[in-house]
Amino acid sequence: MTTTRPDTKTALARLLTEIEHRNPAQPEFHQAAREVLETLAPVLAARPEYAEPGLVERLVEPERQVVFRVPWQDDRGRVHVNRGFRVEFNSALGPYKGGLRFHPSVNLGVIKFLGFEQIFKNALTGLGIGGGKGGSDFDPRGRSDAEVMRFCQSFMTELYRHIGEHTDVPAGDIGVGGREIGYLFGQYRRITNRWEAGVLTGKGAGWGGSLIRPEATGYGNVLFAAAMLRERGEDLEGQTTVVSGSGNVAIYTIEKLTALGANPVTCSDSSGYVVDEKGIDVDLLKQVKEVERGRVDTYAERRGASARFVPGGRVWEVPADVALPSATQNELDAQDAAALVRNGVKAVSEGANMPATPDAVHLLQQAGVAFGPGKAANAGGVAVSALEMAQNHARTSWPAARVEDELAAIMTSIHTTCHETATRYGNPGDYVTGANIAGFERVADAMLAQGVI
Ligand code: NDP
Ligand code: 2IT
Repeated sequence: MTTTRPDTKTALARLLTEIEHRNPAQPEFHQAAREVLETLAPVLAARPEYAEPGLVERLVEPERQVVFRVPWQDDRGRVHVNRGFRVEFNSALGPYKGGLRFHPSVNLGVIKFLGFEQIFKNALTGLGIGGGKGGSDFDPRGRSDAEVMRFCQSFMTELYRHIGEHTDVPAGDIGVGGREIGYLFGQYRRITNRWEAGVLTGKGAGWGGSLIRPEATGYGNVLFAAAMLRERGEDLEGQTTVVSGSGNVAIYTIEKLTALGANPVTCSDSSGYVVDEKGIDVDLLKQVKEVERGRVDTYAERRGASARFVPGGRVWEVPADVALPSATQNELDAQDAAALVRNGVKAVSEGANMPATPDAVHLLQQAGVAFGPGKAANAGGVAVSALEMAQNHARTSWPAARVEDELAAIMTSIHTTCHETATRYGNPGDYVTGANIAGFERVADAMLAQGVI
C-alpha cells in the first residue's frame, strides 16, 4: 500500500480550485479533471519525478484551442450560424486524435472534457496517438443530406488548416458517422488537393476506411466487460444486459453481446427506452436507426409483442446483470446506480464518455460492482482508428479478422494494465484508479522526456 504525503493531496486540491477558476462555466471539464486528479496522489507521491512543478499544470491546459464560425444555408436558403471547436489537448504521444461531435449541447467545456479524457484513453491503447476533440453545436436531427453536406463543407473550410495526418486526425462521435466523415473528407481533399487518407478516420471501407472501425467501440466495450467478469470467475453467456443509446456504440455493443450469448434487453434515445424480453433484434435496430435514421419507438412498433416503448424512462430501472451505458455524459446518476445495485448488477462498463456521475461511480464501487471507466472500456474505437491510420500510411488494408484480433488483443492488454496498476497502487479491482494512473504514467513520461513545452 502506497501512502500519500498530505502535501501532494493539498497541491492537487489547490490545482483543482485553480482549474475551476481559470475555466469558468465548464462543469463537464471540471468533472473530468477532478476525476483524474483525485486518483493521482499515490503516483505523484511514489514517483517524485511526476511531482515536478508544472507537469500536471501543463497536462490540464490544452496545447491549442480553436473556436470558429460555421455559416451554412438550409434547403430554403436561410442562413444559420453555428460554432465550431477543435481542442488540441496533448501531442506528447502522437498527433492529436479524437472525434468530432455534432449536437446542440456542444460547447467549449464539453469538448475540453472529451479532449482531456481522450489523452489518457489514447495512452492506454499503447499506440502513438495524442489527445484532441472537436465538434459543433449544429443539430443534425431532421436535416436533409444536402443540409448536412453543406454544414460539413463549411465546417471543414475552417478546420482543414488545423489538421493533417501528422498533426491532428479527427473521427466520429455523437452525430458524426460515416456520412459526415465522407462529406468532411471530400471538402478536405478539394481544398488541399491531396489524397491524404490518414487525415480522418472512420472513412468508408472502399476509400481508406478500416474494416471493423464501425464496430470497434461497442465490440471493445463488450470485450472489456467480459474481461472484468472473467476476473471474478464469470462470463457473459446467459447474462441479462441493459444498454442505453441506439447509435453507433449501442448498436455494436448489442451485436457483440448477442454473439457472445448474452441477452441485451434494452436500447434508448433521448425520447425514452425500449425493453424487449426476447433480446434486441440488432438487424431491425440497424434498419430503423442507421438506414431510416428513425427513433427507437419505431423499433418497438415493428418488433411485436416482445417489445414495448417506455416514453421518458431510463433503462437503468430494468433488472440486469450487466449495464453498458452507451449514449452520453452523466446519463447514469446515483439514483440509477442504486436501482442497478438493488437489482443485483455485477458489472457496469462505460461505452459512452463519462456516462456515470461521480456519485454513481462511488456507489457502484462501494457496492462491489465491477466498474469499467470509459477511458479504458471504450478505447476500442480510437484504437482501431489508429490501426486505420497505420493501414493508410502503408497504403494497404487489412482483412476484418486481423483488425478484430488486434482489437481483442488491445482490449485485453488495457484490462490487464488497469488491473495491475490498480493493484500496484493499493486499490485492487479499482479500474478507475488503474486507468487514470496507467494513462498518466505513459503521457507524463513522454512529457518529461520532451522538456517544458
Ligand atoms: P451516436 O450519435 O451514434 O448515438 C448517440 C446516442 O446517444 C443516440 O441514441 C442519442 O439519442 C443518444 N444521446 C445523445 N445525446 C443525448 C442526450 N443529451 N440525452 C439522451 N440521449 C442522448 O453517437 P455514438 O454512439 O458514436 O456515441 C455515444 C457515446 O459513445 C458518446 O458518449 C461518445 O462520446 C462515446 N464514444 C463514441 C465512440 C465512437 O467511436 N463513436 C468512441 C468512444 C466513445 P438521440 O438521437 O435521441 O439524441
Ligand atoms: O471518444 C472517442 O474515443 C471517439 N469518439 C473515437 C475517436 C477516434 O478518433 O476514433
